[in-house]
Amino acid sequence: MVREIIHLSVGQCGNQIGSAFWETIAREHGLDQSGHYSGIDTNQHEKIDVYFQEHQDSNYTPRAILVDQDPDIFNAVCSGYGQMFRQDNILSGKYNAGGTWFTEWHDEDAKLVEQVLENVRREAENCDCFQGFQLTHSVAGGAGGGMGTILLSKLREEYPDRMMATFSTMPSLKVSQGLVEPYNAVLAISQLIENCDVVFCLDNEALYDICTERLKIAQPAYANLNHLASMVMSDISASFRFPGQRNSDLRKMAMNLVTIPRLHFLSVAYAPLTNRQPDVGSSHKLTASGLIQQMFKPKNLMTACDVGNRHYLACSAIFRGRVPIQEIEDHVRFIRDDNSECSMERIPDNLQTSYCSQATQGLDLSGTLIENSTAIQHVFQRLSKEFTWLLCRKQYLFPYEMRGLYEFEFTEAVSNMDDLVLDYQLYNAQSL
Ligand SMILES: Nc1nc2c(ncn2[C@@H]2O[C@H](COP(=O)(O)OP(=O)(O)OP(=O)(O)O)[C@@H](O)[C@H]2O)c(=O)[nH]1
Ligand SMILES: [Mg+2]
Repeated sequence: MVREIIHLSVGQCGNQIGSAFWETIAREHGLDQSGHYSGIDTNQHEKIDVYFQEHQDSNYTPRAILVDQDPDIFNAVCSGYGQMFRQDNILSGKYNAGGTWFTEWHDEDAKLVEQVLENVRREAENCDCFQGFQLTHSVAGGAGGGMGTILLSKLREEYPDRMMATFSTMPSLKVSQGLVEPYNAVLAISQLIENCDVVFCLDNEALYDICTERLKIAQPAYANLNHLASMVMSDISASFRFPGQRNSDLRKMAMNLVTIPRLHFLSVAYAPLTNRQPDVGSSHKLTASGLIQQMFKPKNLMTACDVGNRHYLACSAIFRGRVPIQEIEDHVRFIRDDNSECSMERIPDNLQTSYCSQATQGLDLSGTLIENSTAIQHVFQRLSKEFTWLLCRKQYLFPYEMRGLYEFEFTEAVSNMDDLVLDYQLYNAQSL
């Protein structure tokens, strides 16, 4: 039976990363820009229904709902591969709220939320047995953070037994200096703690550093950051989209990676790191050991963390392409058993490996590491500091109050997030 996934893109960042993801997976499944399948590979087609709905004559549409208050962003999102999206699943308001935290305070905003839920219900009816939701958004956006988390809590209420996963972009001053971003981020993260099963964190600070330091892009554009995000999203979902994989659905993946329910914030690393247009065959020379070394390099992590005394709660590696499985298993075992000081980055004992023969486009061999480790606390500490600096000065609270959100809710949100940091620190201390 097909276990479908319903995708939601919310806000500018959510839609831009979402569309990079859909373009990547459409190509991998042999779909063209209009959603027509003309492939011959059964592997590509067997589980295509997880993410795409079939219509007549081998035409497919993404099981995706796109929403933003700002209608303008859809011009770009709906060109090229964006033509695949169902037009009636593209929902927008009338204005650019420019960072203002989304609430259902205005009737038209409440209507927009209700419209999304109606479309979700229709998508759910079109599924055999849908397994859950994935949502892309920026926690720092008024729409991505505000509307994104309102939708999460409503969906949790309506579909309590379905999985809830998000790909959540964390803000960085290196990329954007929006004045209220720390407020939005902390308010949203507090909701993600309560209403999500698994959160894949994509930290703009780390994505920016990868672009400038590793890929030598002088001034990275969002498209560069989003390319990296779409690579890991494609790998993570490869287990669900292609036959015969371990972690073959969201629930199994979450069960393996989330051992303590509250500690469900995951970091990811990708190798080989490539620019938007990778040289075809650039990974020809990449050996299994070279790939593993890169995947475990702290600088490949897409969250800006001090990994100094990190402890792993769980860890999973996905290898794609012409994978020399035995060589990889041997190499992982060798490094794990080798306690010498000069060995490369530590590989955790509980690393789980999985293999997908369907390669990423343009690469012979690639891999994504998903780690659940205590190092993620550094992202939350960074945001907590920025948030507290603003709140101590009571800056920019007025627009929130105008929409019914008061200071005590800010204090509650930050203490929820600070408690999460303490949970990670406690785990660290217990593991010493
Ligand atoms: N990686 C990445 N980050 C983005 C992108 N677009 C915006 N951001 C980041 O997201 C945050 C702002 O969120 P947006 O998604 O623009 O906001 P929104 O959800 O549309 O909500 P509004 O604030 O109401 O416009 C900032 O930290 C930006 O740096 C993108 O395409 N990729
Ligand atoms: Mg916006």
